[in-house]
Amino acid sequence: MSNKKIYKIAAIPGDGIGVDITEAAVQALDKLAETNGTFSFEYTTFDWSSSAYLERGWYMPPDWAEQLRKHDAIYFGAVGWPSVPDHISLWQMILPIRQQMNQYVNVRPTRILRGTRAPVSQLQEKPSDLDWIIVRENSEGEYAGQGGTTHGHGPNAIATELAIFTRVGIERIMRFAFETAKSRPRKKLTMVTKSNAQRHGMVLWDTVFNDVAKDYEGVVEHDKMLVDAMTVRMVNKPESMDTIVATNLHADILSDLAAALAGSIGIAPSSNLDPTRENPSMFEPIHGSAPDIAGQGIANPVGAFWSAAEMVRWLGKGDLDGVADQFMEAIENVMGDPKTRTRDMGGSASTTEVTKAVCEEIGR
Ligand code: GGG
Repeated sequence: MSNKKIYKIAAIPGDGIGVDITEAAVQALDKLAETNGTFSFEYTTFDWSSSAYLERGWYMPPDWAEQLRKHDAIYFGAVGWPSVPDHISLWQMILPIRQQMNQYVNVRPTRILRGTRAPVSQLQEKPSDLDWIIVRENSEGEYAGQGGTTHGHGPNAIATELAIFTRVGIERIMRFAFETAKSRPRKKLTMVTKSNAQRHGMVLWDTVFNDVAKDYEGVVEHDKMLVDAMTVRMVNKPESMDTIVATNLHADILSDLAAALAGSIGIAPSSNLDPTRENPSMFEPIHGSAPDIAGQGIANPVGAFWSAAEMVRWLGKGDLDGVADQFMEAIENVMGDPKTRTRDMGGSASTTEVTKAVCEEIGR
């Protein structure tokens, strides 16, 4: 009998290019497992997508949480399609998963992959200046889903959108961010808010940050930024930062900027983590479903591969770090060759060609 560890993965390709890049990630994961020989993946694919919603009127069935909890991890492609308003697709799928699976941390690393060229000149001279981990609060804040509309839909319409910040929610993300910063060579944490204008929740962020920082004095260098000034610093002084912690909305925006500075939104990964491990964590590239290029076979699968590598790291609990590093090495070797880059990275390769090259590199 084989002693192979089998990891059960719930695969949700979703919409648009989510389908292509999930298929690419599965191929690469299988190649990694085959090459390594000590583990394999068993996938259950869920057709929870906008096209399914248009046919049957729902994204996920009533027992969705129970179904997902039968798995060790969730691999997610992308969600969103022009014929369904985005707030419906997000609130019927990705956001309930993050919230109810207790995935209160969203880790979004960004760096310039070896051999690739950043669009900004100072980063072309010293690409290692951009090496960040953005820690996004993933369960509350501006994505709390609270608010309402009144006074009709005409000129008198009123809408409220309530952001919710709890001390418990802030403290747990701060501790995660400080621990992440502590584990990194630069040992720096930058905390982002807009507490000059938003005088309640953001001030609580400042207060909790100051409190938690006391436990890391002399261990992690730390500072605070307002989100508007942060965008400028990310472009002009990338080397001055390492780990960044911000609210659900701010970190979502900053991580798109980070990915663009690193070369393309197509390369950036994300891990939605339940640090208690009581629920499966979810791994997805940060990009969306890109309806403009869907079905053309040209989507960049690198963000999907990187997310899959982070899934392997998480599943292995320290035992598969070498395997995840091998996966990243294969991705970077392939990215180093302009012939195996997709259009967004200045090449002309298809999703399939990049995937084949990464699989060959894994098998080398
Ligand atoms: N693969 C990620 C995805 O589909 N993102 C769509 C999106 O807009 N997500 C919102 C968010 O991450 O806050």
